[in-house]
Amino acid sequence: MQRVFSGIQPSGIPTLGNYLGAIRNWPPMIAGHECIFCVVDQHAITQPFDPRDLAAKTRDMAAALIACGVDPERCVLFVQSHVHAHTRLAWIFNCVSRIGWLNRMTQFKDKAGKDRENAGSGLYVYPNLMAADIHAYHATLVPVGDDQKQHLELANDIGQKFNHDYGADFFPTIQPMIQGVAARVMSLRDGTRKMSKSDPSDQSRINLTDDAETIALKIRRAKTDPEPLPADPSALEGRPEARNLVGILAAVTGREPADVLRDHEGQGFGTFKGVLTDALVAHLGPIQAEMQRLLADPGAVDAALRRGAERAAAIAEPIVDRAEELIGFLPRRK
Ligand code: AQP
Repeated sequence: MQRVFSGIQPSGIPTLGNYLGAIRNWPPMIAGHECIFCVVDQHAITQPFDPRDLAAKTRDMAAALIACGVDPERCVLFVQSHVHAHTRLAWIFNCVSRIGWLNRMTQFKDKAGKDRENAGSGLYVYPNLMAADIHAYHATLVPVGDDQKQHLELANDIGQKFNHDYGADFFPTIQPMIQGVAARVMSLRDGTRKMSKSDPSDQSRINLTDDAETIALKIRRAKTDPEPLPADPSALEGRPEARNLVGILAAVTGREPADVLRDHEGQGFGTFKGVLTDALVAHLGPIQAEMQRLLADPGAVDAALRRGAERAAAIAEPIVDRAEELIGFLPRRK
């Protein structure tokens, strides 16, 4: 059985982008794979954050995942900082990975912005920690959004260089699983930027916890263009905002963009936005209700995460012990 690993940062409420690009692909994998899912709080501190609410955001993210069908009894669900194997291996990877490789990472450039000299060094080596998250479990399948493809290629480069440098066929090749329509959901305010939890504008995203009224308002205000909807998806080329909204409707209704366009060909965005709002409200309503139910008992969520961390450590610790042994560290235990 192949081992799957994926993580999500508790850097805010999960967005529709996180959900369509990643989270909703996780539950269907549980049946056929050994799944390890992680709330990556150590990644979340690579960007500005508030220590007063990090713990609550971590728990909220876990509750959101469980509400989306990530059942902690059927997979390993835990918090990254609770399993020390991640940072032990990340340090080794900081030494294996090349500065030239990190310099090519577009996410660092996007997130550091213009003031690169002032960015935290954790943000720069973030992809090394991400490689460690996956390789600490010898995971081979990683369901992520399209935006993370470059980081996975780097994780493979790091694994291969480690194998080469230390003469062992130790870290397996990772395959990204980037799924279908809406693998990259774009901002509602700018169709060329990805929808992000940490975008300063709340209007740029749909949060999984947004109520019907908020969703309606955000969709009504979403940027569009004056042209009617075409019949053919290829005609959406050069119309990033239109393409994004069509992709979202297709994803939440389980159809292809071509089918969505068949229903809405020739329409302006007024009618289309009403249909999209109804589809989003119908899709997210049950998830929100389940999240509220779970968060009414925070102790139970925390206990599930602690059990998950014990199971995760039982897999990762021996793998990282062996990596340290290959490097030549004096073994910690016999
Ligand atoms: N807009 C998106 N479209 C499709 N997939 C997306 N993902 C994120 N945004 C989109 C996928 O969500 C998973 C978890 O992402 P993350 O929390 O680890 O960090 P991120 O990719 O940096 O996501 P955000 O929401 O933009 O977070 P912030 O704002 O904190 O940086 C990943 O699988 C990602 O592909």
